[in-house]
Amino acid sequence: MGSRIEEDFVPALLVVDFQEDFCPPNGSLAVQGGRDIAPIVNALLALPFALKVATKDWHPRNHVSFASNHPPPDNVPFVSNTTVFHPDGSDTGRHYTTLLWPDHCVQNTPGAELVPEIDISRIDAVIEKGQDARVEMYSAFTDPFHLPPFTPESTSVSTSGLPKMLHEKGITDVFVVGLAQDFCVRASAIDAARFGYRTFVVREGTRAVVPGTGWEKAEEEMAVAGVKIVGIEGKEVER
Ligand code: VGL
Ligand code: ZN
Repeated sequence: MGSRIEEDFVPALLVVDFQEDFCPPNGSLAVQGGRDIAPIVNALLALPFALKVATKDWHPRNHVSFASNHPPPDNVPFVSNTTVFHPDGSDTGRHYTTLLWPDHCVQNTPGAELVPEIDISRIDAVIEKGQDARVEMYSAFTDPFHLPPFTPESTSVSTSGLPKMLHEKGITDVFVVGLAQDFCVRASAIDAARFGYRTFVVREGTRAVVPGTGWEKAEEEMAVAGVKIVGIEGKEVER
């Protein structure tokens, strides 16, 4: 018998970017089958998690990840990459390349709304991320430069309020679902594990932008980071 005492298990549910633009039929960056996760998300929302947080990708129109903000020919959505340099400009050695997308989840547009299928009454907090036009922010915790220092106390626009929220609630375990498995779910789950949480991705509660190879590569990367991939029954999935 496992003798896990209650204080050792304070679970949070993180519903990542379950927004119109990531869902068929009209989303500008629709993930195949994206809307189909709704029953799983709602079943989880009905459980007694200590904290239930939804995130929203929430970009200004001039966001660096929009292909439309880059000159041709290297501005093909889903194909072209752009190099993002550290915004302080002082150390050009710090940079990363990131894929370009169709315009999506523009602040205060219908595409940025959470889908109506989600049982919003059970969500304790909504976190808006990707608001800094200069950097990509797949993770619900922090941007890729970890601006500012990667701590729960950070308050910069690029670092979300999520680390602080989890810390204050005494969360021990983070369960992640939402869209997309190979981008924001992956990055958020890996960061949750980095922050020291036992982290689980519920397989049926997510879908990938690139269903075959993207999905598998993301599972691999998450597993390496210590994230457990579980089925809705709670059993770890054989990989
Ligand atoms: C996402 C691509 C661009 C995601 C966000 O939520 O997975 N993907 N922005
Ligand atoms: Zn985005």
